[in-house]
Amino acid sequence: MKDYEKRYEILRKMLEEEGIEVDEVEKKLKSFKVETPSWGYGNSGTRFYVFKQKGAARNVKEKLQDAAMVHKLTGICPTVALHIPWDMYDDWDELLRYAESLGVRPGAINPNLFQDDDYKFGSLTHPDKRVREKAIKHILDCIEIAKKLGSRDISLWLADGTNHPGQDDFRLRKHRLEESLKEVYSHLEPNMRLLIEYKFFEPAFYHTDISDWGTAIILSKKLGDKAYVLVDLGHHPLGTNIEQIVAILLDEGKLGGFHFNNKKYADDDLTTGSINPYELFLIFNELVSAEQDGLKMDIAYMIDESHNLKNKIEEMIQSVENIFRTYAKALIVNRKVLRKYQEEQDIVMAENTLVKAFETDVMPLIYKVREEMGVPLDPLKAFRESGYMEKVIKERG
Ligand code: AOS
Ligand code: ZN
Ligand code: ZN
Repeated sequence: MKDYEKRYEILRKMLEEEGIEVDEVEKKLKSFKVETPSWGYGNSGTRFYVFKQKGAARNVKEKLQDAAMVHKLTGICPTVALHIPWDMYDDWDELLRYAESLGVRPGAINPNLFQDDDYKFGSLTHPDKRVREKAIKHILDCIEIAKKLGSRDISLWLADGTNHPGQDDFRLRKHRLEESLKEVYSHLEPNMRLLIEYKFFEPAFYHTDISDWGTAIILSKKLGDKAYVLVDLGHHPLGTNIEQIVAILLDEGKLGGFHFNNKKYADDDLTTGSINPYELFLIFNELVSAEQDGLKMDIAYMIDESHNLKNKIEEMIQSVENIFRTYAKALIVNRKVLRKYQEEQDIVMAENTLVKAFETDVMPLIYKVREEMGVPLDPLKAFRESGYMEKVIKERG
């Protein structure tokens, strides 16, 4: 790594010969940001057991500390998604100042519409108007919190669904959902956005009310231009072509954000890029392609993972690294050449153009960018050498 300069010069020359503007690529890398989730820093588990970790953050302030450490080491994670009520706090002004003193800011606000007996049969779709009103009220409270914290996005994920055929009426639930969301939407500030997350199953096992991107885009189109779709990579049936969904949402101007993670089976929330790195590359390829074609886009990149086996901070750094590296690979796709091959129907060479970028070792570019950003070349190593974990284990027990 120390003598990466030589490797950098070789890579730079190679890319320039291909007509890639390396300065432009580096500029893009420097402005890339990905949000980390507060819930990734605290103890969590599966429905089977929670394996507690020494030193795991116990409250919102400690979660912000850990997120700030990730940002300090990577330079690209300045915001932290908060979850209400898990991150409830009695003085938001104070919390905002605290976050800023650590060098981070609150990001998307995530309402919780699932951990309450009232939501057994749904929240925004519940047959009982009283429950729907309670759910709406909770989101409105979240909007107020977002205003106080200067957060722009409300990330909405619903656990609503049914477990049994006949349990409720699909269309009635759809109507209730639309009515509830309209009410929520009318309370958004002009600069705010509602990000609608879909998921095809779980915790409901027969049907989910916002099961796919089709449902999410219909809702967001009906609501208006402050509503967008949020794509969580773990929320699709196996084999789904996620990059195509991304392309269509981009083309419709309705892609609002991502929840990055990776899956082997279902919503596993595994380390981003750990199971299917090529899929992640193809997703970034669509994003970069749309941007280079001048599409209007404003996308909140967020990680949605909480790990029980790996050290939480290390795993977050690992995910951030995988995302950043994959983005860099998508930035060096030779798009002129790709377009030419597409026009000539030269399928083999078109595909190889993507594979070539995917297989390029872009680390020298990343080292260069990190050096210029003043962050460690190897954030994970820097974390292990920092003594941070030892310190927080002492403090937090
Ligand atoms: C649930 O499966 C969704 O991915 C949510 O986005 C997320 O995990 C949750 O909001 C965090 O509590
Ligand atoms: Zn998610
Ligand atoms: Zn999920």
